Amino acid sequence: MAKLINVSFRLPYKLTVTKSRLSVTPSVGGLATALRSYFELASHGEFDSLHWVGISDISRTVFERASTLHLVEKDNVVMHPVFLPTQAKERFYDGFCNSIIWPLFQYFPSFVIYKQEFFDEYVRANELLAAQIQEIFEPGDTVWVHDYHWMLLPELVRGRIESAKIGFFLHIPFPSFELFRMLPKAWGERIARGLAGADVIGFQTADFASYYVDSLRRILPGITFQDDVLTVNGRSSVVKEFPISIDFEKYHAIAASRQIRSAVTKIRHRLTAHKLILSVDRLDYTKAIFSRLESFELFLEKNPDMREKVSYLLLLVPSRETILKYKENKQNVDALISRINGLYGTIGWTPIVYMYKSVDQKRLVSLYAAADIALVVPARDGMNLVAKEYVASRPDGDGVLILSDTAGAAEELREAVLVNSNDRQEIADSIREGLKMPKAEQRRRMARMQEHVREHGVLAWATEFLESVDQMSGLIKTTT
Ligand code: GDG
Repeated sequence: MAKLINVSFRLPYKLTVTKSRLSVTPSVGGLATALRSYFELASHGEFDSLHWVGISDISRTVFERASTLHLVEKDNVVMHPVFLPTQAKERFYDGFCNSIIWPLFQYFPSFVIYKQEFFDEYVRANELLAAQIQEIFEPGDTVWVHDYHWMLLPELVRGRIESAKIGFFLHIPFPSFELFRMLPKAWGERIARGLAGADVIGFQTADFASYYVDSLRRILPGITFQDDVLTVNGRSSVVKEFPISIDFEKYHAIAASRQIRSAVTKIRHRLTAHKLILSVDRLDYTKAIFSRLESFELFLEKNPDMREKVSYLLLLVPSRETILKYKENKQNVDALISRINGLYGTIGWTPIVYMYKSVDQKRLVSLYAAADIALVVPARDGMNLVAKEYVASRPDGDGVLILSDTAGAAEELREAVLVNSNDRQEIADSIREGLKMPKAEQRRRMARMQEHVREHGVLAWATEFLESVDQMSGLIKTTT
């Protein structure tokens, strides 16, 4: 009975307790969305069951009051919540993960807060998870570790279970060595070696994979790398790109349904302006919302003929609100929206329609399907699934995607209007270009992008990754 043991910071379902009853609801986010689609489509692939290890949203005491079991099962996913005391969670998650790795790996080095206690807690949390995985692991199981929260885990699990099949996938960028070397040496070494414990180390793009190999080469002597195979101290791993994707058919079908088509008509009716620009992001400084708003302001300033003819719908999902840089970012974004609306708004027209909340998936698809332009211009992004979801949600074949060339998705969606997220003039010009783009040109570009996302969906992503782990671990066993 082989299990797939997935490991990520969050469990795929949110645990809450109300009136001593445990309730379990799907969580929003790139990874949970992608993997749930994989398991729906593949009906568990090669595995007999899917287990998931992640940090619990609620404390051990609250959980144990509501449940007599140590695990929770929902939709055939067996979840193993791991409990971290509040201070440990703050130092590990808000601290090391989101105030060191997140800003550094996405080229915001001045936002990093270097604290030894953050790293110490990161090591402890990774060790705790390694122990939890060992408890549930049985021979033949595969461990798939996700993201920057658990970069020490592959080596730690390997140390406990030599023969385990281990895959690691990094959802965010891996930076060039110039950035990576800013980490204190001992931390950088631990992370670089930690990842190398996996049979397969996957990145969103070939560049990120090469930056990792380059960093490792400069840190550890005697490594070799050829044809995607890295060898460290006689142990080999595959290092390559596995660009994550979405369930194309699902978005396409929802967007084509009668319910969504009538929702689109209503949205268009409600907006007095003729054209709709849409952005959907977690409110995160890496998504460059502030400079995007400045670009929109520049567009309004330079194009008086377009005022009252276009609305910008900005859907921002609350994120990491306890971290200072996120609070500051929100204040700045709120202030700029109100300044632009105050300056350009009229009785019948609000230039920026601002929503600070999460909406359900059907609502989200209706927004994608209604938008003339999707403005997806993060400063950095490992991939950016919103760009792919917009493409999938256009059964009519219309719509213009404006995309940063620094998002991983830009490597694949070459027919988007590609821009530099720091170039406000270029973004303002591309908004105008997008609004004026002839339908035939929109459809030509959209058809190419749809073909790509349809052929490279989330099922193919997960299948290729897991097959690669299987092959690599088989190879190691037969060569030793
Ligand atoms: C990380 C990397 C990488 C957003 N608002 C709502 C909503 N969402 C969903 C979107 C999309 C997901 O959240 C966001 O995914 P992104 O890829 O855009 O960004 P991150 O959260 O930063 O994800 C990123 C990703 O991991 C996967 O590897 O692409 O680069 O940073 O799926 O649809 N979903 C619903 N309501 C909302 O209001 N239902």
